[in-house]
Amino acid sequence: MPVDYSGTWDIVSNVNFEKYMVALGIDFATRKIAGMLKPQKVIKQEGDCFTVKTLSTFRNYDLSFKVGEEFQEVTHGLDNRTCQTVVNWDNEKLVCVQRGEKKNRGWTHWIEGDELHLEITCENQVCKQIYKRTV
Ligand code: ECB
Repeated sequence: MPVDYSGTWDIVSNVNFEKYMVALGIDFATRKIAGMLKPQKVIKQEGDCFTVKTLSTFRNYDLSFKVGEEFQEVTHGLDNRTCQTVVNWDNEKLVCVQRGEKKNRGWTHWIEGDELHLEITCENQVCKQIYKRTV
């Protein structure tokens, strides 16, 4: 069975998010709010076409992409930068490269049992998040 990321996922752990936000240049006050959030991912996968909604009480962030097709991403409501972004499969992992002003920027998703894992990278900082399916 191929992997299916579709579902609604609640965050259960968030390691090094503060330093990831510093690397992105997010201001102090925004970091303090963002660091308190318990975001939810709502993912729809249809073959290689994805929508990933990151939802929170403060801001939402929506991303749609087709695996293997580069597109322009503007991180509205996050750091508001423009990136040339592409997501590819690495076996069952989803690997995103966000090429732009910030070096070494991107993210990787994978599934372990009932957990959705996410590593988000910017420059020399890696934030590691784990989500579980809503019941
Ligand atoms: C949208 C919930 C977090 C809102 C935080 C608001 C302000 C903080 C500003 C910048 C922080 C940088 C990133 C926020 C963290 C998560 C948002 C999306 C991360 C991401 O790239 O998710 C990918 C992979 O699931 C899909 O967009």
